[in-house]
Amino acid sequence: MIAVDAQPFAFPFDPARAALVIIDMQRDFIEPGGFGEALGNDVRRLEAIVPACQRVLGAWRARGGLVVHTRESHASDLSDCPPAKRLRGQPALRIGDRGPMGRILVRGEPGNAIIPELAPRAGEVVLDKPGKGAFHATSLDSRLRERDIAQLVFMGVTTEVCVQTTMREANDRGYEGLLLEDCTESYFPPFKAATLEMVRAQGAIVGWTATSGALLEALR
Ligand code: TIU
Repeated sequence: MIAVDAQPFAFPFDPARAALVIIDMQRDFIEPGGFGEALGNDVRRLEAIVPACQRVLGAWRARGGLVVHTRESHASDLSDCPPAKRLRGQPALRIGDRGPMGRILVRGEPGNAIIPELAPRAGEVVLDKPGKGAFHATSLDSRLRERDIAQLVFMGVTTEVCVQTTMREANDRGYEGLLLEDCTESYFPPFKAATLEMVRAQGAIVGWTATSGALLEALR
């Protein structure tokens, strides 16, 4: 067990039983012309976390640890997209509509690809998820349990939507979660700050937060 300098107290890190979970670092959310922009957001502010994510991914790969990449995505016939999700609000483009990067949030379309800087490698888990949480309607839990994974280190976007939802789902399933503060971002800075606070409040009620530097130090 290695102690990672974290909040609200040191994270008791067991690298042999930990997976790195990278949430939805796909073009839809990071680049103009995708789902994030269709919802009215300034997507450019998300790309600032990419170098820190690359450093952590590189170190994790060097140790041979399990890497899970998720993509928020739907089948081309939208059979796994509830109408309540597709029809809500007044986005410029809805899920399934054709945009500059192909059909919005549809599996296999250019916009659904993970950004090249963090592209998955052979042997890593790539998980398509129809919900905000990565455990809903996916095989994630069984895939982690068959590898005896007990701890999840989280990076990705957006902090208060898919990252927080997944972290809460993981917490309820008995995993210990560590969210890397400089490897996650939101379209709304106050929402990111609030999420970090609520994750670690009440004695790590949902989990821990730490900088990528603190994790890299522990991995050395
Ligand atoms: N809109 C927003 O902030 N996020 C999402 O819709 N999905 C994810 O967080 N991946």
